[in-house]
Amino acid sequence: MTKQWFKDSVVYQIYPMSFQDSNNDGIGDLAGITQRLQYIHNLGADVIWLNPIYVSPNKDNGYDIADYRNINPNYGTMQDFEDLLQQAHRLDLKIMMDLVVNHTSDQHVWFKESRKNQTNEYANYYIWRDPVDGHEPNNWLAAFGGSAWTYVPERKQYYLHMFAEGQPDLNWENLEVREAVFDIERFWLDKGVDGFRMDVINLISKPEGLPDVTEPVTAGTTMDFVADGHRLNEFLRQMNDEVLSKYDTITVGEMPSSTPEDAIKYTGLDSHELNMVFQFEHVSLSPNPDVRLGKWNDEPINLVELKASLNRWQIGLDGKGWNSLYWNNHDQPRAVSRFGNDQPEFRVLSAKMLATTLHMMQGTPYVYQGEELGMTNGHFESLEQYEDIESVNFYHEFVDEQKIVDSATMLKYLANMSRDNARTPMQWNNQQNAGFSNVTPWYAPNKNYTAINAENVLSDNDSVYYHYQKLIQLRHDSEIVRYGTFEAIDSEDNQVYAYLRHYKEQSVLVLSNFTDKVVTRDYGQTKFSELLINNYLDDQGTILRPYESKVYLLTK
Ligand code: TEU
Ligand code: CA
Repeated sequence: MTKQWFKDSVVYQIYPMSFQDSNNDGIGDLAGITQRLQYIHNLGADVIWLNPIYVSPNKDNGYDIADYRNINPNYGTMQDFEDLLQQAHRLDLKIMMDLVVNHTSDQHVWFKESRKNQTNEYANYYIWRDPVDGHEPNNWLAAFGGSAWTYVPERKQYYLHMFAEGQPDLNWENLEVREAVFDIERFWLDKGVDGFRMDVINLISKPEGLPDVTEPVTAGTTMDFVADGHRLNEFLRQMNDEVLSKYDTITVGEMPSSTPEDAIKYTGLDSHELNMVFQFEHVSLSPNPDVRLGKWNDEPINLVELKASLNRWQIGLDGKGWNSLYWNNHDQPRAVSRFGNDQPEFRVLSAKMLATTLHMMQGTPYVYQGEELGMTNGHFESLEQYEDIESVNFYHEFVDEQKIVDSATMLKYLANMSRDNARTPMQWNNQQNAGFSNVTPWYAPNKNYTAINAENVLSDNDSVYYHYQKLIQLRHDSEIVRYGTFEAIDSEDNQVYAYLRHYKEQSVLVLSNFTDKVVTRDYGQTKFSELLINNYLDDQGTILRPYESKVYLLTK
């Protein structure tokens, strides 16, 4: 394999607790994933990204790690992991682990020691500060509500947590911390793991002196202010020099609020840091007009803005860095509900349209479990249906404490934007609990599992799954899809997303109608020699039917 195999790969993301329960405790597990490897291999994916599977008190569903070298018993044993890794490699599937090293759990032994006093061995592993005038050291807010600082009386200091109280930020200024993280990476890489998705990795270098954020102070603006700190390149370069460069890995850095220019600093062809980043621009469009509410909104997606964002990243990194390509993950609502149309009449068509639009771009595509089935948002109506710390915390902060929005409105925002939408169990069949578990699952399946499930989908040749399979095959077969340059067309068109890809003597034209209307667009596609893929069974040339997407190969 060349060191650039990440450019030829498609990644399938598994949220282990919601994928497949194999021992009837209602929680997805590693043995359950092993049972489903053939399904993932048949889709055509090359890599599996596992959300965190380490020992954790699960305050943030595993993003609060208490022991980096052992498997959460909820998911099984280290032997189960090694079986999964071996079976995956047998099917030529690589495994990417989720590395959460901006913070640990407050139950990690490092923090349990660090909080005791200011002189112990781990005293400087976290970010501790004295009170300022008896209060928090600055005005930073945490991503899941409240202040980013919590006071510990026994140490007489505050500690920083960009996320929940139970997720204290590690002090990356401390070389011992960096070396400890590098050892964790070596531990998994020496087991044969093929790479890492690095959680909020652009937060690890904090602004010098930890100054206040200027107005408006919301959780989002605190994260924007902290991201991409002055020592980030240095830390990532050291990680690459000391660890990653010694293995044949795939790495993706999750980087909230990064720009294409930032991404080039970390994924540039000569940057020797990361292969690619997860950026958040296209999933952060249409913010709430009331900035205090941050991401919580029920604004419609503006296609011209969406195109401008994706085009900026395609053009910005073309020949300079590498894009990850995603519509959704475990932190985002389901793609077909957010960017497409999940009404029965248009759900399959728009899910396939979204797949074509994204998979024909330059970059490494990520398919989030169930996206290949056209799984939808949960369309939750009551607070009791939410389990995610972020959803529950912000409901109470905005509705009960700050009283800046009423309950009905916040429930609409949650239904549209909550991470819970992506965390309902994988829908395997129309049997009890969608075939995910034989007992009541940790989280209720989406009510529509009787209609939307892998068994139904795999028996329908015209289904979303087989459309993804074709797109992935097309990527594997054609260099123009993998390496072609990107050319935007009609950026101001608010109904159709059209773009070209060029490579050596070939070009392809990608057309996606994002509306439920019939529209006509003539890009000369009738002179294009071959229809490579579409989501309708026939082709009406310049006519684009509701949510019609198709790809033409240009004749010379
Ligand atoms: O998410 C990073 C992050 O910025 C999240 O706060 C995300 O933007 C937000 O939840 C969108 O609603 C990573 C992980 O993907 C997420 O699951 C963790 O909760 C978070 O870091 C803390 O580890
Ligand atoms: Ca289980």
